[in-house]
Amino acid sequence: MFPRKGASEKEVLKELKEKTSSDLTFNSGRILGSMCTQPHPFAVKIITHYIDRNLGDPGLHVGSRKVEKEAINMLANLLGLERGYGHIVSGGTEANILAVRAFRNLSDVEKPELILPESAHFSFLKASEMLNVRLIWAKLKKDYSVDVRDVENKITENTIGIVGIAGTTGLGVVDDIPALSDLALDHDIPLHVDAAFGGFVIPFAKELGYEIPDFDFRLKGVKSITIDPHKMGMVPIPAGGIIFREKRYLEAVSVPAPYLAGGKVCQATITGTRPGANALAVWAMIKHLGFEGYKEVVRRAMELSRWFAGELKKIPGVYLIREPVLNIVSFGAEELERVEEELKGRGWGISAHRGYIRIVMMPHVRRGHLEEFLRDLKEII
Ligand code: 0PR
Repeated sequence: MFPRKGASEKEVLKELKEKTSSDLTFNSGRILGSMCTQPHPFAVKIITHYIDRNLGDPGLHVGSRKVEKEAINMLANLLGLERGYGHIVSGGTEANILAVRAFRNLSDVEKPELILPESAHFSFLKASEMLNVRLIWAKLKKDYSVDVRDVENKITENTIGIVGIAGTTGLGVVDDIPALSDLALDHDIPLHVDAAFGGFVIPFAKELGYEIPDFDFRLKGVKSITIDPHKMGMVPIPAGGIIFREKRYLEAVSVPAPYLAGGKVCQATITGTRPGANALAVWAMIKHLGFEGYKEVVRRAMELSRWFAGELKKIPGVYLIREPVLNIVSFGAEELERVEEELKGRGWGISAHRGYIRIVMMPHVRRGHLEEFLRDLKEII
């Protein structure tokens, strides 16, 4: 019911505290299966300070728009491009939708088809439905990366694009993007890389010496990349990222918004009014941590994953789905449903709906939490 009379802030806060008391929090260390994390305090500071900025009307917030462009260029830079075109958006879903939309709008086919790995995130189902693009699923190999030969076999004159994944949602697998890029170039089809998760991991992990395939704009077939600062970038939700190699992709999804303060403004994002503060926080976090700072975050997360995978292997009846590539470790067990329910009953934030339990070593996850989790898991098994 919409209250007729207002209550005091104190009363409202009290009620809200009670109502959210059943929420799990990141800093409790109980959330082990999420790709989100406790936002970095500096990013929170930025958001609080710039909460009123609206990038939907960049003519009003000219400075913020410039900062967003700088953030996009820094992300593009991380991904091997000197200059990129894109936006800080609401998340990986919007970023993926924008990429499919650009590919479709630039193609000239009646029945557009998109080829994507069976491991692709469900955001592509939304893109398919909204954009009327048929999804053509490519098989996975035994290592859970996409079978590039199957992708090739599925190319037709209706293909508007190919998707490769750099850090799959379930297992953190990185597809053979170099091979997909070659294929895309051979057939003159654009390749989109969904690095929503991996974008803030792979560049740093590679420098740390982990062997991970190339996945970014250094490969010429790659025309767009999704990279989400609200995952491993530690920026508060919502902060996704879409970067295009060339301006024409962004133009292909832009609509005129002529009455806005900026004059001849175009809008490419799905959202109209959208938070400027989050884009500023992306910029600020990159400036604050720098490559070296993010590398340390990734070093911890990668080391923790290798250690955790080793510990899981010692538990009889537990098996890894595959060796971890990034900072995601997924495992199966007999009676998985019972194991899941009992772990949840003990307050762990995990899920096993894919037929395995996924643990994501986000920055809020500490070795102590995992040791406690392992003790519980052993008892339950
Ligand atoms: N692409 C990939 C590879 C993803 O893993 C995800 C999200 C997306 C795109 C979509 O991103 P947005 O959710 O930002 O639109 N993957 C996470 C997942 O499904 C989303 C998530 C995050 C789910 C935190 C639960 C959670 O607690 O696991």
